[in-house]
Amino acid sequence: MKLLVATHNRGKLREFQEIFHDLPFELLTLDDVGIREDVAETGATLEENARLKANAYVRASGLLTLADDSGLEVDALNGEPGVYSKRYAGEGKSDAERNAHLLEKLRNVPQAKRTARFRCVIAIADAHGNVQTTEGTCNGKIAFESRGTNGFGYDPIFIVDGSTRHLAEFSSAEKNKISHRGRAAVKAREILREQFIAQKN
Ligand code: ITT
Repeated sequence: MKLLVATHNRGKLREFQEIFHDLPFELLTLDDVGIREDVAETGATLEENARLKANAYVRASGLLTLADDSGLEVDALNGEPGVYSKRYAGEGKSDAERNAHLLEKLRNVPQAKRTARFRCVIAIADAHGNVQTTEGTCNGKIAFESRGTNGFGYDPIFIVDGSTRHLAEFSSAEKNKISHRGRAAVKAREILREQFIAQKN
């Protein structure tokens, strides 16, 4: 059985490949199936955008498709950047530029008020047009400087609750255990197992 992991983000793709490596699916990427189109993320919520992506790519591929929409919510910025996490600081900026922009915005915000969370919604769409979603959250605080080289996106400036380490200092296996995507993926794995793995006998 084939599962299309529909993301253009290499960091996410690596995490999904690791999280689902033991499922009896052949994991395919958008490159593997020759899909280059980008889906406009016009939804107002992570769930809407995850559904938009999963629906568009299942239609383009005809394959069982998993997509996620994720983002960082910072309390001192009233939940920004949220659904705009990728475009924060402007189109075409690098992760390092986005991180610098966020640190600058929070320059005068004291430690106690730097609370934040990553959220992830995963959508699984099948060829019959059914879509199911799961969610995961990872709580923490925005640091005063970048640290660590693992992961991607805002990981270098995110201090995980209950730890003094930045998320980019976690190994990928450690991150997958506690991250928003890892948590949403555990629930997605159950859906895949229960509904889409052909039963033997
Ligand atoms: P696809 O839509 O192709 O999957 P994307 O990068 O556009 O990839 P999103 O629209 O979901 O993905 O944007 C999420 C952004 O939020 C992402 O680009 C990162 O900047 C940030 N982000 C999401 N998950 C993250 C994580 O685990 N660690 C750090 N930053 C993350």
